[in-house]
Parts: sequence; structure tokens; C-alpha cells
Amino acid sequence: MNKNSIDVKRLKEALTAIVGDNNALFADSHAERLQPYLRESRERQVGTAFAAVFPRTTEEVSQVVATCYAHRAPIVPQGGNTGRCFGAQTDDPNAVIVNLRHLNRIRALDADNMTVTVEAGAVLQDIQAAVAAHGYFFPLSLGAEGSCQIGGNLATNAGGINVLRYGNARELTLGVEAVVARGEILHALSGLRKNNTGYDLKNLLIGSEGTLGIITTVTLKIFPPESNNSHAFIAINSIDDAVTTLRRLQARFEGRVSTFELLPQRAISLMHAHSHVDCPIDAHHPWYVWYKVADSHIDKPLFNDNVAFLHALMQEGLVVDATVAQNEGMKKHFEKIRETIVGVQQYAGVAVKNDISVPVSSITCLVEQGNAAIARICPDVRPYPFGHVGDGNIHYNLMRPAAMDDATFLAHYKEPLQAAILDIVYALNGSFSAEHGVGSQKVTLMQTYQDPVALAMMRDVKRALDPLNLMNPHKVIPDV
Ligand code: S2G
Ligand code: ZN
Repeated sequence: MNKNSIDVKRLKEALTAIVGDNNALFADSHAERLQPYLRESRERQVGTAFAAVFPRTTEEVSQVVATCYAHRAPIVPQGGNTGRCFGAQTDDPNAVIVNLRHLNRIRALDADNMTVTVEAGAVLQDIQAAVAAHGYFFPLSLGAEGSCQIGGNLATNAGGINVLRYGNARELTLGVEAVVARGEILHALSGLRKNNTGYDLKNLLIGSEGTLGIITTVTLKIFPPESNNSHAFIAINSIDDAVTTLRRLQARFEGRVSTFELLPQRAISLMHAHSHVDCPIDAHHPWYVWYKVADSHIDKPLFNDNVAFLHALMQEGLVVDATVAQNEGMKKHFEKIRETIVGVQQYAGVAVKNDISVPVSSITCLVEQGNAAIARICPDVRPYPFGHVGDGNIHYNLMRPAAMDDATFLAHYKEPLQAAILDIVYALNGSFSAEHGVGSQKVTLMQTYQDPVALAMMRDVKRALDPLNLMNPHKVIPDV
């Protein structure tokens, strides 16, 4: 599609007529104000676009999409811009970014059916707070929750720290309303837990990263509050011991293990060097885990059972050090540690980031084989494996050698290191993208690692639902 085939003047007039002057930014007249919408908040790469528009209702989204379809202008749906794979950015100067921040209403909470219906631009933290204000719990929780929007969380089927007990965004969703390629509105907001009437279009849209349609409203599950909970911060000698501890924890607290997050010693060192957050136990152990057990019944506080559980594991030598939170302040401290170890990565220089998953039983094998492969390719790389052990999802980030500059490391080592790690992941029946999705950044990996029949079926679905390839083109599916 080249600019000549688009009637720029008419497209600008049409978009402005729909969303209003204040909700339309064009590259040729608002270049400065457009900038924030051309990059992901935590990444360096900056894209481009013809415009960014901010519709106020689903109806306006529908009209914008129909207008872009008529003008053959590509559409890039955008939420809070907290993605990690450039799924909400574009390099196409003809593309129209459709930012959903105005669709942020919490429409209804239904206590009888345990659901909440919210618009796609609602910030995750606001949804958590609104549900809590009614005495319930919405479990989706991740580092970017202060600015990510639920529409983007569904578009990438986000995970976070409570997947172990509550599942990803997909498992938390009962219904969606969405605008599809020609501007039609799919009305499937039902909060029904049983509805077997044809293909599950909701789950086709969830995780499609805006390439099949724009999710505009969702009906989500809510849960009893985790009012009875106990957090622990423990030290262990190996990932194997972490997996064993997890299994023992799940056996002891049957189904009440909400969070189980692994941290390497390097994370604690970086945290001490570059933040004011400190480690609540001795900071020199090889591995740490922050976990949370929770229940809605408060007749028997979990604290004592958790202390007794850890005491027994320490007697065995499985856990080498531990502290159990005795108040809300300590719980917040443990959560802060987990959040801080993500941000301090930047002080170690650039890293090859691998958001991967393998069967839980293969995590030790992944890191052992991975570290051996890394040492053969670039001996002084600093592995930084952390995250969601219980989901088999490790953020196996490889920090450049301390004595090497970013550019050299990326130019010479990114490809061989990533290939070495992902080949191990696939030999272990894992996935090259566990929770961050594909975006445009990992599209080539789809060609390399995705099952060929699965890829062909995805292409067929894309062609059927978006025949002109205008919905977030060049994302998720390699162009044919
Ligand atoms: C997490 C952070 C991703 C990264 O669980 O905090 O999503 O590699 C990750 O920094
Ligand atoms: Zn994560």
C-alpha cells in the first residue's frame, strides 16, 4: 500500500469527524504529540505512523475501522504501550494507531455471577481496585499493572505472578466485544460459563495481538478475596530444590499456592547495588523464591501452617534460609523485591531476553544445558534466569559480559545465543514466547519454531478474518 493510493485529505477529515479534533494526532501536523505513541514505554525502538486516534466508544472504534478499511489504511490497535515485542507499534507511514485509552469504564460488577464487565482501555490496577472495593479479587497481576490496559492484556494473553492458581488472561475471560476487519462489532460479552454454540471466537481473539480484531469490552471472572494469605521469602541451593519445594507446597496447601517466583543471586546483587530495596535474608545464597499461599476462609490463618511447613523443609536442608511475612509491610517488601529485580536489569547493560517456557520438570535441564551452551558461545555472558517456575516460564535473560559494549554483544552474540537457547527449549518441548507474545519482534521465530501445520492454519484464519491484511499487519504471523 503506498501513500498515493490513500486519499490523505479525505482520510484525515473522516477520522477527525468521528473522534473529534482533540482525539486525532496526525504525523504531518502533530509530530511532537504523536511521539509517545510510536514507541513501547520500555524499549528504545521508535516507529512511525500516519496518525493516532483516540475513539471514545465502541461505536467510534467501529467507524474508525470501517473508514480505514474503506481507505485501505492499516490499523494498529494500542493500549497502555507496555508490550515487549513491538506489537502495538508500526513502521508503516500509512498506518493509523487506534489507541483505546478513552474506553476505560468499569461497566458492571455482577456478584451473583462473579463477573465484572470493563472496557478495554481500563488500566489493570484500576480494575483490581474497583473489584476489591466490592470485596472481591481480580487476580491478573504483573509489573506493568499501573499502566497496562486490560485490552492489551487480553491481546497478548498476559500472564504475571498469579497464573499458577488462576491462569492467564484467557482463563480469566468469559466474554468479549470486539470490532473486526470491516468495522463490524462482535457482541459476545456473555458472562456465561457454559456456551457451546460453535467456534470459540473469544479465545481466537485473545492472544491474537490485534491481528484479527480490536477487543473493546470484556467480561472477566472475579474471585473471593485472598484475605487469608501468607508470603515467604526463602533461599535454596538449586532450581531442582525450587521445583521440589513447589511440589511439596502444592501438596501441603492443595490448590492455594497463588505465586511462586524464582530469583537468582545476581538479581539480589543488582538490587542492592542499584536500589534501596534490601534482601530480608542473607544475600549470598545461589537462588531465592518468593511465594504466596492464600485462601478466602480466614478461620485458620495460614501463617502458622506456613512457618511449620518451612521449618520442616529447613530441617531437611531443602530450604537453607527463610522468612515468613508477619505483617502487610513485609508482604509488600517481598512484592517490591520481585518488581525491583526487573527494573535493575538495565544497569547491567543490554541483555538477550528469552521469555520461554518448558515443562516444570525440565527447568533445571534448560538452565544447565543453556548455561553450558552460553559458555561455549560467549564465556563471560551473565545469565539472569528468573520468574514463574510454577508455570514453567523462566525469563532466561542473558546479560552482556561486563567488559563488552552493548553494540558488540548484540551484533556478534544475540543470534547465536538466542538460537542455542531456543533449540534447547524446543528439544524440551517448550515455547519461544511464554507470556509476552510475538508482536513484530519474534515473527521470524514463528517461521523457525512454530509447527508448520499450525502456522498454515493461522494464516488461513488471518486471511479469512482480515483478507486485506489491514489489522495490525506484519505482527504474529510471518507475511506470506
Ligand atoms: C516479569 C519481565 C520481563 C523481563 O515477569 O517481570 O515479564 O525479561 C517479566 O524483564
Ligand atoms: Zn513474566
